Amino acid sequence: MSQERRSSISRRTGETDIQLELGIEGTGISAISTEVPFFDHMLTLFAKHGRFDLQVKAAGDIEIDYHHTVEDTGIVLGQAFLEALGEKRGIFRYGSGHFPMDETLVRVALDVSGRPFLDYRGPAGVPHVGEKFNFTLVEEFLRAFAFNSLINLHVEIIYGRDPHHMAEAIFKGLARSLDAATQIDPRIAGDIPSTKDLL
Ligand SMILES: [Mn+2]
Repeated sequence: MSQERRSSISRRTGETDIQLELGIEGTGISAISTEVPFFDHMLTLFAKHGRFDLQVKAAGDIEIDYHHTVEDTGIVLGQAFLEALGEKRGIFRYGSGHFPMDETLVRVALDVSGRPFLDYRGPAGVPHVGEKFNFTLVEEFLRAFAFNSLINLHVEIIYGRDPHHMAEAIFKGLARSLDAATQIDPRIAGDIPSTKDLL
């Protein structure tokens, strides 16, 4: 298990063109450029708090809105985790926690199970972040990520008021939970942590 778990994915459609490089054995170094400043902020802090090394270059049809760029980046980030984790030998598999940011409290729980699922709970009608980042894009990103990484992901905004804080607590919570779940447990010597011997 001494080999570093890395992946590199390119994905191009009529709507977006994305290149992404991920290192799970990272230190939180990132270079993020999605043309969506708030999303760059979220991915930068995702890398930092997950101790992942992450490069993302995304170009999309942001003249329409940010939907395709955010969703497709979620797809590619999910694919990158799936590829880098491989057979998932030796991983802790689960990660969870409560993540405060000022007045906001978020709960994240995930299982790197091979069975994709998203349960997202939060208040309806959360205002845009800044002028242009529709808050519903946070859930779109989470769904794309969960279904392409084959991770069972539960996210709940327990309470909060500021949409920037709510989004940030979610991305930090996802990062910390993923870091915990993808770390190697030295006690199980590269076993696959499932009674089915398959994840
Ligand atoms: Mn912030």
